[in-house]
Amino acid sequence: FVLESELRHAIQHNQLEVYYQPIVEPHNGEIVSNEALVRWNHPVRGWMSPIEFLDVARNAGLMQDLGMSVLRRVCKDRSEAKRQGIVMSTTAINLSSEQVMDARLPLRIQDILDEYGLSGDQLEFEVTEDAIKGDSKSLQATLNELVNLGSRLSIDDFGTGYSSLSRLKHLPFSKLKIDRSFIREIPGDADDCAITLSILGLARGLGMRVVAEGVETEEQRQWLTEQGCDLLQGYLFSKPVPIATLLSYDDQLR
Ligand code: G
Ligand code: G
Ligand code: MN
Ligand code: NA
Repeated sequence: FVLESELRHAIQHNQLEVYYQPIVEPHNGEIVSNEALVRWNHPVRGWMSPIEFLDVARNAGLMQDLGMSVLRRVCKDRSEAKRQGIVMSTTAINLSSEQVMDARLPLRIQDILDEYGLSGDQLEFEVTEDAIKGDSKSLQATLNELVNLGSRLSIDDFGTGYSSLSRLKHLPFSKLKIDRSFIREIPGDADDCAITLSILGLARGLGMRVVAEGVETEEQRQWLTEQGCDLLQGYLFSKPVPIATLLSYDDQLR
């Protein structure tokens, strides 16, 4: 209960921070985008991982407020980078199922973008496979409105959930992110290689790009590159880093 009220306070006072993890081009390691990952520097407990506080937020009905707070932080970071003349790569923000179930989400996002003078094409949104399960016209409309803001959408943790493939083709996703559990044992595990190849084939058939998550070794990078995986993310390239570090990476690209 104490943690819950502290979290509510942190959200209200914009004390949640965001780390950014680069997403790179397989052939040359160039950064093409980054993923925003929320962090909480708790006054007593120190840096907390989302695994430790997303459940608290969920049980307290705080997921929407937390999501908006992350979006604000990302917009603030981007507008400061812009002021410094740094072109920041596109940022992918994770949306919770609570957020995508809210039909007002696109309007809320538009309001915050307007407030910071940013456009939707500077952002992407990641939605987990589980958040889009079940059939809902309203979910489809919400996702379409996000695309109309100019933002691309990715399916996160793909392969771990239960989204029906027939539904996938009706939803406006442009990327699939292969869950890192399938990447971990590549290229040694024949089953994981087969699963990854079938996801690559599926995505190609649907005209979607594929991101492999959790790439930690040169062997994984090489195999995924040879199989035509479009983008890579993982500790091999960089762990999630504070904004200043990300900007120093991005600045080198100019
Ligand atoms: O580094 P990592 O510990 O950041 O993230 C752990 C989990 O928390 C991941 O599943 C990630 O998708 C999720 N997560 C991180 N940041 C956010 C966020 O801003 N919103 C939501 N809904 N989930 C997030
Ligand atoms: O569920 P989502 O894909 O949004 O989660 C991102 C999570 O994956 C974050 O907790 C991030 O810190 C973690 N992560 C990113 N790269 C790697 C990696 O190479 N190895 C492992 N084990 N975790 C990673
Ligand atoms: Mn993600
Ligand atoms: Na993921």
